[in-house]
Amino acid sequence: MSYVDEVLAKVKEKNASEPEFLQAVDEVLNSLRPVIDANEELYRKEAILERITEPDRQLMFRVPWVDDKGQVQVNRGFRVQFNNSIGPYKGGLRLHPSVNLGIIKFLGFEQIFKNSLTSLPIGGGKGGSDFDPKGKSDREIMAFCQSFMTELCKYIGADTDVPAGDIGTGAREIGYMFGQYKKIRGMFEGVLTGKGLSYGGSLARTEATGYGLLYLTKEMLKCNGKDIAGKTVVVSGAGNVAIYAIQKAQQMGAKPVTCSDSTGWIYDPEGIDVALLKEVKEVKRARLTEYAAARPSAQYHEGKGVWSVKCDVALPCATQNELDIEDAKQLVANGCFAVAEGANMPTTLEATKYLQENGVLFAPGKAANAGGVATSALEMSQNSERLSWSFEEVDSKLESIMVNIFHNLDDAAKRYNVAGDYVAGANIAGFEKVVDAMLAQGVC
Ligand code: NDP
Ligand code: 2IT
Repeated sequence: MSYVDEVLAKVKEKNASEPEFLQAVDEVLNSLRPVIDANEELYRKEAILERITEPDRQLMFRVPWVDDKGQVQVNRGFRVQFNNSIGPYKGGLRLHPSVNLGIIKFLGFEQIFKNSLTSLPIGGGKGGSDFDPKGKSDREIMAFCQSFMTELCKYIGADTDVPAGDIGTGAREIGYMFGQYKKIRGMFEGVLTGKGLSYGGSLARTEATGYGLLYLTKEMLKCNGKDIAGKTVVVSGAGNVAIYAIQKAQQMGAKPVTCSDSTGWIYDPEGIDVALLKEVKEVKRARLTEYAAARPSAQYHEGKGVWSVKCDVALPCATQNELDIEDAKQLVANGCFAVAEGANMPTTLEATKYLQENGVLFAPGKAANAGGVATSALEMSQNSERLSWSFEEVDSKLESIMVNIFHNLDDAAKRYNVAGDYVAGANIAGFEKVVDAMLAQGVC
C-alpha cells in the first residue's frame, strides 16, 4: 500500500465521526500524491503525514453565560491548534449552531496550507462555538464573548495563537473578546485580528477576503485569456466575504446578480445594490426579504438556488458543501467557465471533480480566500511595529499577495505535470513550505 493510502486509512479509522475533516484530508492527501511518492521513504520514516493530520492540541471547554431572562445557558467552545511549524497558530472563530470538533478540525487543517500559501509566517488553527448569535441581544452577545474568552485567554497570545473572525464573528464579537482578554491578562497586544480601527485594527481587513477573492479570480482569468470585466457573476452568502466580493467584482466591471442567506436568495438582474445589502446585513442584521422589499428589480426565493442562475463566474461565499454535483452540472450546462471559492470547502469533492473535468477553471478556497488571513497577518505586523498603514498600502500588498499565490499554485501544478489543476497546485505549494519547516525542526 502506498504511504498516502496507509495514512488515509489510519485517519479514517481514528476520526470516523468527523466527515468534514475526512473530506478535507482526503482532498489534500490525494492531490499530494506526486510529491509524497517522490519522497516516500523519507516522509514515511519521519511520519510527516501522520504528524500533519494530527493537531498539536485540541481544546474543548464549557462556555456558561446568562441570557436576558436570567437563564444560564451553556455552549461548547473549541480551539484547535493544528500546526505551528511556520508561525504562531492563526485562524478564525466560527459561531454557528452547526459547529462541532470535526468542523473546527477541517477548518484548522485547511488553514495550515492556506496560511503557508500567503508567504507570511503564520501557522494553522481554528476555533469557535455552537453558540447561535441569531436573534441575541447585544448584551447576550457580550456575555457569551466574555465567557468564551475567559477560558480561551489561557491558551492564546500575540506570539502563540492569534484568532480572528469567521461565520458569526465580526467586529462586534472581536471587540468584546479583545476587551475581556485585556482585562484578564492585563496586556494590550495583537492577540486578535479583525479589531476595530480605534484599537489596533487594520484598514482593509474588513474588505480583504472578498477583495482578495476577486484579485485572484482576475489573475486566474487573465492567465487563461479571459477578462473579468463584463462577466455575469453569481455569488452565494450575504456576509463579510460575499459583500466585499460583490463590491470588488463591480469595481472590476463585472455584474454580480445574486446573493443568499440561510433562509433564501436574491436574483437581481440589474446587479446587486451593495449599499442596500450592507444596510440590510451589516446594520440591521436582517433577512434578505428586506433587500427585496426595498429593491423593485430584485426577486426573492426561499431556500437554495443561486447556482441555477446563468452566469460566467460562480463565487460560493457562504459555507461548506453548499455547491454539490447537481449544482455543478447546472453551472456547466449554463456556460459557467470559472468557480472560485470564497468560503472554506464550499464545493463537494464530487462537484469539484465534475467542474474540473468539464474545463471549468477552479480556484480552491485555501488559495482564493487567503486574502483575509493574509491581511490579518499584515494587521499583526502593524501591531508589532505599533504603526498603522494606509488603506492603499494594505490593499496593494493584498493584491500582490493574491497574484503571487495564483502564480505559486500555477507553477506547482506545472512542476508536477498537473497543469491547470489548481486544487493540486494549492495543496502542493502550501505543503512544500510546511514540510520543509517540519523536517528542519526535527521530531516535535
Ligand atoms: P458571515 O457570518 O459574515 O456570513 C455567512 C453568510 O453565509 C451569511 O449570509 C449566512 O446567512 C450565509 N449562510 C447560508 N447558509 C449558511 C449556513 N448553513 N451556515 C452558515 N452561514 C450560512 O461569514 P463570512 O462571510 O465571514 O464567512 C463565509 C465563508 O467564508 C465561511 O466559509 C468562512 O469560513 C469563509 N472565510 C471567511 C473569512 C473571513 O475573513 N471572514 C476568510 C476566509 C474564509 P445569514 O445571513 O442568514 O446568517
Ligand atoms: O478562514 C479564514 O481564513 C478566516 N476566517 C480568517 C482567519 C484570520 O485569521 O484572519
